[in-house]
Amino acid sequence: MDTACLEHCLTEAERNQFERDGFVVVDNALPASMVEGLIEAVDSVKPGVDFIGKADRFLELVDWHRTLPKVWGILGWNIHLYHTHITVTPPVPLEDRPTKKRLHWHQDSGRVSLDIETIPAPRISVKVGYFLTDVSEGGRGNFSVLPGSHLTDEVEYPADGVSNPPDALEVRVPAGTAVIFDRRIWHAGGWNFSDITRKVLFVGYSLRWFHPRDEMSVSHYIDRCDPIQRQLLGSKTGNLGLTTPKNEDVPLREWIREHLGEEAVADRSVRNLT
Ligand SMILES: O=C(O)CCC(=O)C(=O)O
Repeated sequence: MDTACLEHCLTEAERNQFERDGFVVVDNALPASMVEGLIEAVDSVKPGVDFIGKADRFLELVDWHRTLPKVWGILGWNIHLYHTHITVTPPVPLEDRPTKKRLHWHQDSGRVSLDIETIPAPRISVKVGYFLTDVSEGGRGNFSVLPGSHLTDEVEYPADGVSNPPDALEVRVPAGTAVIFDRRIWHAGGWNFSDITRKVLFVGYSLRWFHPRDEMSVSHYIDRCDPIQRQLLGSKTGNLGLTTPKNEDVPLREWIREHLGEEAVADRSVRNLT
């Protein structure tokens, strides 16, 4: 794996922000040339889920050096991809605009929060959203969040039945920015009232014992992947992630240990993290 990762580890400020707000913005996550290539790839496939195996250009997102270190800083080393999706949001036709009101607020893997008895339910996964088009102004279909809502597991909606919660925040960022968000944060894609089609790639990582939501159609990549990419794409020698895995199942653990030391791979209970 690219040692450039070491320059992009989660900072204390980012950790505090993520814990408090449920998301963190990563400026300049992708260089302009990569954004261009990814747009070409997006335009060559059908938008939807499980995109990672659909074009070679997508493979480098799996262990992208500007975001993966932040993901492992949040979830630890026992991770894999569980869900990817391309979202293309064309402009809403003028005549439909008056009907577009409250957004589709939701948590990811919402069943987890409904099935598990603690409040808040556990994090278990995060998603990285890569914005390929400019969403630095509002009304462009912006990814929207209710900051801090990952800690409450519920949302209070205005009584009028149509408006959004008053603390709803549109994430306004230029192309090439990424956002990393906790699956529990209430979020939604906005209405696109601009004339720019919005294009976003969402890459979801979860703990390895969480069942992937996608088919994970990536077997054609495996021979050319390095061991960490294989871990992230779900390769296993039998260990399903529920017990302490062997080194060959989690090369990411050894890589982090070698480059960042024993403390960086300590279990959450030992690190005493929230
Ligand atoms: O399209 C968006 O900005 C929202 C994405 C979303 O709802 C999701 O990833 O679950």
